[in-house]
Amino acid sequence: MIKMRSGKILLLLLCLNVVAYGVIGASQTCPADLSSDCNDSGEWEGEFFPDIPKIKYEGPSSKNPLSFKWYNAEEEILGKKMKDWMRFSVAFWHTFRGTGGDPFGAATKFWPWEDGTNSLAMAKRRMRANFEFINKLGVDKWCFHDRDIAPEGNTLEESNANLDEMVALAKELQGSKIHPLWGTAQLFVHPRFMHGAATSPEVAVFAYAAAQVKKAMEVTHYLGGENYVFWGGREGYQTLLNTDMGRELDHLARFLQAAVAHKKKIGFNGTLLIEPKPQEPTKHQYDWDAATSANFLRKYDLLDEFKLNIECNHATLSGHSCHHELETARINGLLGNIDANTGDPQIGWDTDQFLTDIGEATLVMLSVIRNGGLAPGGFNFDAKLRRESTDVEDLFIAHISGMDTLARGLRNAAKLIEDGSLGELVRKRYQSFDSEIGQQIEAGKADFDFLEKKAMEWGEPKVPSAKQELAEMFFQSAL
Ligand SMILES: [Mn+2]
Repeated sequence: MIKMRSGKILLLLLCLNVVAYGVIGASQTCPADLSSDCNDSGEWEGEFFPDIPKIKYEGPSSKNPLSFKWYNAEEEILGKKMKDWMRFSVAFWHTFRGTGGDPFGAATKFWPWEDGTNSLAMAKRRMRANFEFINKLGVDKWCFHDRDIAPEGNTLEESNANLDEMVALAKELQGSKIHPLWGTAQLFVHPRFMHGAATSPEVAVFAYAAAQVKKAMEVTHYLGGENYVFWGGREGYQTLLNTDMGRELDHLARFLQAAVAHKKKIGFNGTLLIEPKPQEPTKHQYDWDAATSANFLRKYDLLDEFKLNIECNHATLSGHSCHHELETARINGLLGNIDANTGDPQIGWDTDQFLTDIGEATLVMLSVIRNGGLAPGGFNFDAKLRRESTDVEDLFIAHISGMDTLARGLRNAAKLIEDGSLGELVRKRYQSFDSEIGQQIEAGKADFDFLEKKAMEWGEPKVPSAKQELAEMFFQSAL
């Protein structure tokens, strides 16, 4: 793969607009007939990661990059094993379909098992690599997009047959302990989805998307998946001048209602999740943020059927912190899953980096603990290596670092909760509402006439300090 032909480079350049969104579709790897370098090469023999041992917990003093320093799966924190708090999952599309391509440059990653084709044989070899990776990392969950695990065929029937073949292999390789945290349908790479999928003005595209979600939901169910995610990559608009927004949102709701009906029809008990994102690739995406998505679900009477998959990088794109989005989802009873990643404060687009900020991880874990955990959701590493990180071992190091950061966040959040100082500060801030009149207000039993009377009786209120710096001091002391 080092000596690339000019034709191959041109093909990669043509695909760059797709590469930018981090999810790799059928058109990005070179077709089997492009050159003699690109051919089916049958089943892979031997290990994909011969130099990588099974990753073990060695504690904070370890200098071994291929070990956990903070994530100790069986250790109990606040009465629950770390692995049950975290429920880590590997994202197939980033880890096994990410090429390192960006809007300005070609692929940089040429994993030794990749032959440059988008054949079924290649898809199978990649799937074997996925499960060796998962087993060596010591997690038991993975997430997938239908078109990323199986090549798209010339017809929907052919695509479904390819997917069935790949799902049969995945089922075999999963064994009894591994299963998908969630599956999803990739409804944004193919040009048919350029105006959207469920919100496309073309009725045939709406039907095609429905057929794809139906199949993806069925295979997720077959593989023992615990959730199913809807990320509306192109469900939005580029300009309102040519868009009937009300009609598109009605269509999206009809699509999701049909998905709920199909879920029940096939006996799939997994949680359905909407993943908010404000923009990119479209100018405006309908699932803008947690509050917008909650309002959409409320309007269309879908609140009981869906939860939210909060992605930290999407949170920052919408002008919020990840903590804000998690809390917004949590207080609405909608926190279902977390796409564990982070953005870059300067780059400003969806960089999908592994989260390594311990302060942010601590805030994330505070929400998770307050939520009583995420199950049946978990933490999906919707994160990719930087374009310049090109060693196979970097895939492991990135995941280990991401897992250790969140594990450290869990330990810190538990420390904060057990110490109690921060909780006490918050309790004190609201204690006037614990009074008899405060309780009357909270119970909805205080009208304006009554409140006016109290205001005159009490006179000018004494307003206490917010103690923000003290709150920050408590927080910092737990890191
Ligand atoms: Mn992202």
